[in-house]
Amino acid sequence: MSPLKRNDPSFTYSSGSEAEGSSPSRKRARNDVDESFRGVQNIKVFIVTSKLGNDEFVALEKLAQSRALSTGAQRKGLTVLKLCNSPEAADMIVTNIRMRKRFERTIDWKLAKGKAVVTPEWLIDSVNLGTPQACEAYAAIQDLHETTEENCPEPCEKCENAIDSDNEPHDGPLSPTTTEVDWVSHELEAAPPKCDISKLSYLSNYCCQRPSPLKCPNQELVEQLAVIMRFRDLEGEAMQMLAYEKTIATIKAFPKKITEDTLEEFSKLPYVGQKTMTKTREFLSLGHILETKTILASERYESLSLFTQVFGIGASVARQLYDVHGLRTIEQLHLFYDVDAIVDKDEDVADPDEPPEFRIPHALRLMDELNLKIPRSEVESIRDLVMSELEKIEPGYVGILVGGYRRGKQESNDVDIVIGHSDPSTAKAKITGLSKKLTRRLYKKGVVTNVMHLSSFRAPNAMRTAHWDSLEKALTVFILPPNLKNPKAPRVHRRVDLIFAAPQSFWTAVVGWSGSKMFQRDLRRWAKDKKMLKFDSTGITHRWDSKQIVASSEEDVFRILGLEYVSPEWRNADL
Ligand code: 8GT
Ligand code: MN
Repeated sequence: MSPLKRNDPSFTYSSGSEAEGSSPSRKRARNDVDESFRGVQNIKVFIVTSKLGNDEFVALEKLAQSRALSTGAQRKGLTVLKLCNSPEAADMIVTNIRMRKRFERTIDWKLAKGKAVVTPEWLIDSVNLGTPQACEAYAAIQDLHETTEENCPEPCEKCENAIDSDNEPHDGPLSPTTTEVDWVSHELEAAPPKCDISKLSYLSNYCCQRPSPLKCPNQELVEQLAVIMRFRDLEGEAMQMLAYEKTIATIKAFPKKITEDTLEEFSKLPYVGQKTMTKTREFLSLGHILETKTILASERYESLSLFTQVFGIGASVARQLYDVHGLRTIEQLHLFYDVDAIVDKDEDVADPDEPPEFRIPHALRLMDELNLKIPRSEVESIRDLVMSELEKIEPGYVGILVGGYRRGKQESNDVDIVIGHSDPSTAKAKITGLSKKLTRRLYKKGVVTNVMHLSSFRAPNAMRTAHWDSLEKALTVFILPPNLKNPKAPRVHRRVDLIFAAPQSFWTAVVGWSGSKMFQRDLRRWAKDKKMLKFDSTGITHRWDSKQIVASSEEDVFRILGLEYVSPEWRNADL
């Protein structure tokens, strides 16, 4: 028995996968005591997901969460049980697996020998009985029986009834805010795991439960409907636009070609109403939708969509330029914004340390370049360059390409990279302020030419300006240095978004920024409607107390939300 536990008066639970509540450093001794709460003992528990149904897993986690942190506990001198995200950091491993072979596939055997490996009943009984139970009767794997007993937290005499009841007043958080997140480097390097699409359903009301491929069997219909959607957006009709976005998302996941034979089934899908049916019938008989044809032929649509291709010009500005100023062409916009004079003047007075703000005149001058699609190989070169500069600032930074690239697009409109740091104990400090440091550095190298400040920049799609999350970001204009192997190859300005995430936000940032937009929208909706949780790229939090639940991988984000995992190539719920 561990001598440490003898000093430990009692026992309570806290949720392990949460932002608050775990100790800052993995190096700390097992069962160590938080400085600020002498007399309170931490026991870290890792729950193995294999062989546990999702509901069982959530129930075990909930059970733990119901014993939320409480300073009532401190008064009683309780031990705090913490669910943690990695078996290495755990004192106890809870598993439903009984066979050694299967268990060894999940947890390293040597590691397991240093822990108490118990069945879920240990967790349930310990909570119900108000004290950590002796492990003897709960050893999960026969060959680990002895070591489990040796490593078991000892129940102490004084800790009877020590687990607070739910009625205990919670007068403040018990633990420090630093989070220990498991950084599994292979997760960063390897391709994301594949999902089992037979577990998803195209009938669901939520995109995040449907398998949505990059291109669907009804792609032409989707593209025709997307013209109407875009036109509604340009006219400022947000609700109508959303209605089309939802219908398009449904069609993206419908795996059958829509024909007279499948029309009946199609009509029953979510967000397919009378209007969609009329338009679909038109499409089936004519090969196009009548309204789409009319929109495409209109000068208003042509000008408004052209204007909104300029970064910084949103739909409402485009309408003003068209309606109030009578502008119709890009040449007229150049004159209106006095592009040459303004850009030249800006270049003359540019600060050598600070990348200049990217404003509409700059965007107009670079419009043709920025509208060129970016092939995957260039997306990767941009990532490599960013990572090598980060390495020079300090080793240990990690980066994942997200956005359309991660969903498998062959050509992207921009590059999105989520950046973190691999040392969980210092990552937060290393990420804070990095946006400025890195963009300045890249600017001095001539790689970043401009930045967009969220507060003042009005981007073409309203998403860029809406604050979807509170992550630190650098929205940049980027140009790769000349290619030494091919110095004559044209260099093209690209839009590159760098998103900086501390460990507790890293995987939600990856999922959020991988999109697609509608997929992410429905993750938020699902979390809110079904799980009383709030999801965004910053993290997953309880709606009732804003406590964060930290994900330790992309799959973990889905597990926490009670969803089947969907791999990125099936998250293409948008056009
Ligand atoms: P593309 O760049 O090839 O056009 O395609 P994309 O990579 O899917 O679109 P994106 O406009 O670059 O956005 C990437 C994803 O980031 C979006 O799908 C969206 O789900 C997510 N996202 C956030 N926060 C924000 C934000 O503040 N602005 C934008 N634009 N997207 C955000 O999580
Ligand atoms: Mn993108």
